[in-house]
Amino acid sequence: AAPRRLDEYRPPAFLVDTVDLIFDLDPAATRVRASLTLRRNKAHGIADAPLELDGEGLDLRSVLLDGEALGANRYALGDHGLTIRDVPDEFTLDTEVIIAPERNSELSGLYVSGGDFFTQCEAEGFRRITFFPDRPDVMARYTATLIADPARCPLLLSNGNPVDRGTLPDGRHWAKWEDPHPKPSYLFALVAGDLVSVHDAFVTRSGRQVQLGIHVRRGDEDKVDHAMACLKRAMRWDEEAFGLEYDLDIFNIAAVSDFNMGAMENKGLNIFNTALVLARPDTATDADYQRIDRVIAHEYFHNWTGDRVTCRDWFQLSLKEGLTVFRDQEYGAATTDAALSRIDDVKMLRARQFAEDAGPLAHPVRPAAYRKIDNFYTATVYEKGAEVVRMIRTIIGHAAFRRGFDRYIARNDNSAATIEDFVAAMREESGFDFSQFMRWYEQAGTPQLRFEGEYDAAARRYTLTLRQMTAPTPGQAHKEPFLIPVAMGLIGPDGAELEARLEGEADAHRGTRVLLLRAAEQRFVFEEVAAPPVPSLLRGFSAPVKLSGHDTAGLAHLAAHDTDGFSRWEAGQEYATRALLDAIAALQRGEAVATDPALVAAMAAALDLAQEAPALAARILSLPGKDVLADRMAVIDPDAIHEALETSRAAIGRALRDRFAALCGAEDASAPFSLDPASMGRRALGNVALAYLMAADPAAGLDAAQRRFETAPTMTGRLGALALLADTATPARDAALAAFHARWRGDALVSDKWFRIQAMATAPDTLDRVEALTRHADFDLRNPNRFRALVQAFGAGNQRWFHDASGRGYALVARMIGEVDRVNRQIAARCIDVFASWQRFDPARQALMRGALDALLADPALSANAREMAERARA
Ligand code: B3K
Ligand code: ZN
Repeated sequence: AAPRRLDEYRPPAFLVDTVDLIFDLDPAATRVRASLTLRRNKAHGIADAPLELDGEGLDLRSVLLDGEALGANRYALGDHGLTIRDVPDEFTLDTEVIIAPERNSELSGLYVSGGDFFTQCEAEGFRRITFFPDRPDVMARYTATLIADPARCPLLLSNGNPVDRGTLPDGRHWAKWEDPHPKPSYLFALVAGDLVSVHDAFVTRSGRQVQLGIHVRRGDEDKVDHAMACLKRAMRWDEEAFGLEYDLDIFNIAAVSDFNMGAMENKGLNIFNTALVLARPDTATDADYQRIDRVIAHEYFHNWTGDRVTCRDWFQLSLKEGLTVFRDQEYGAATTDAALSRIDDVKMLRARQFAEDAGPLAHPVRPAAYRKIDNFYTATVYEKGAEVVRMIRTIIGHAAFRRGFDRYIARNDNSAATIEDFVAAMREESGFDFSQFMRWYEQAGTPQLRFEGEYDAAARRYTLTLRQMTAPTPGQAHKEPFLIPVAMGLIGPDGAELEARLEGEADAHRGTRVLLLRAAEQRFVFEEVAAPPVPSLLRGFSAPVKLSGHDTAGLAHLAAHDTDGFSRWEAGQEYATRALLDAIAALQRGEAVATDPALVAAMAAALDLAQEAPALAARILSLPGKDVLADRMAVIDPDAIHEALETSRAAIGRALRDRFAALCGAEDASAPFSLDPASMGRRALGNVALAYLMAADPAAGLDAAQRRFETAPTMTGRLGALALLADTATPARDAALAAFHARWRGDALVSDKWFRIQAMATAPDTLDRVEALTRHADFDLRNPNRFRALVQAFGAGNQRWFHDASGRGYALVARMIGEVDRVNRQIAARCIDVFASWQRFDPARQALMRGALDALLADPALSANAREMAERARA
């Protein structure tokens, strides 16, 4: 099929006012009756356009127009839908189709998981349920009546509010739901099954009583307290921070174990991957708890940014996703620790989005064309999209941003909007001209930002020169300069913030200001600067760019003194990154690695924070990841990266051995479980310290790891120890993995961790073991969580063995992608990005990685989803 293009947008030919759905739920044959009221849309421009409805895999039983059955000569039925010619300007259409939810392994549309019924309609799943103009700019009012066997499906849920229920003469029961808010079809949902419901209540600030329900499989009801607390916190926060209140009497969350992604914001009925709902201290890590909090908030926030105001077309996806990620980031910062939360978000952005932007899959925040929209739920649309929203706020300030946000919501409520609508509201409230800024939506690639500073002591003048450059990306050979907001300050030799007057400013002042870089090169002159400064640039990571220009002395100075918490951490990480890159270069020359004493000193200083700020200490002590180092190398050398990290960790570990040993002792099992930053920080610190001890003193480290594994009261401690044990080919590893498996094999989410840890291990026998795991009785291609835990984790998270020079890692992942593609094409397509970095490797690995992509492409049965990704990655 030809790609869809943004500039070919055309309003729909017909609008739908109401949709009444009746489902006779049956796993093998569900009957769906749909009654639509339709009317011609003048904006479409063609007065006699036929009615075209999307539909895939539907067994059509009848079509009635205004109550009259249509003969087969009145409509054309194709693989992708139904076309009806010569229809009036206003009419009703009744269709009846049969679908088979139990055979739906793609998990798009209506499907069965664990015997229960669930739906997933974003982006184009509704057309797998019934015939419909399945596009987000068709917004309609829905009712849904679910009919089912009460023994099999005591619980019947859909969007909106329950309005009626009853029992049929044949013993089946039914429930009717009505959603008063118009919505696009991708937000339709139903859940029917035998789930346990946990209820709570929330009163909105204007006094609306909302009933909250979380619905899970029997046996999981003791793992929903956290999700419920997060939901209530998010509901309150959205009222306080954005003035947005919930708008229905009921809010439901249903958890499902077979799910293609994290969660889905269906109006009034969110559906979640169990991995993002269920948590208990002994089953979930602190990272799991935090992710649950953020995703519960994210999906809830979509109620306004996504549901009430939706997207005109899928090119505008970042309008709801970038904005909602921004909102969940702000929620995270406000309800936990702002600097730590920013550090974690930026780390994620760099690991995933910068990598995407640097390779053949690079695309703008608003892509210009796509074949399968499911392939564009990317780090660029989500995470970079959030950074773009953040830059808007940095440029116009918090107050104007909030007014602009309110205006955007008010003006676009109950409609399908564009990115232009969002930016226009911001312009109108701030007066700022965003024309140049729009390039952030249109141009792909991560800009390189380089600075030079010059201090004139006699004139007390500091001149800062900023240069930007963005490398070509697929389809975009030439880049125009971006408008880059650079939040910055000047740090003096004594470590204090310096006063300065920027050209154009009336008075000198101290502290953070925002420079707007517009040109490829621009100078900023600061007057009345008392001493030679070290500039602290991109405070709080004010733009998604790669900064260079600091010397190591400058970095060390900022790491010690910057007043911005994020920037202090950032300077330390950059310092460590350079030290590791030096070590990698030494190894490649065949020289021994000499660990920089200043790096050891910085780690010792971080250890001094262990009591007062353990979470920050843990983050500073975590060496830069393999992905960060790879990103900085002209040719990625996975073996040297691994070696340099191991050697440096061992050297730091030896220098500070006793301090690490003291920190990785067993967790205090008597202390009550808490998620405050200090408690989580201590657990994180324990795991980091253990890694250093194991590198420095393997025998003592192994002992400590075994102890921590056996006695830690939390999954964070246990899993931290197990991950380190898994890196060793020792009997201690085998025993720990066996014990963990025996203890948890009945818990799918914990079993996923068992697979993931082995997939990511650095131990020498990893390839054999991962291959064996693909044949393990508990491995199941049909469960996306399990596939991700083994195959995707190996491809994306095991740089050492996925990229093994033999090519075995590549072959293994390619084979598994081919297999999963036959079951679930979305999951296959998403895994292909592990091959997208092929151009960054040596010629031998390049050939092997290309070969893996070619092998996939040579399969004539490869799905269109996977084919689009493989072709793009191969380019
Ligand atoms: N909007 C969904 C993602 C849908 C993915 C469809 N392939 C979850 C979210 O971003 O909140
Ligand atoms: Zn979202």
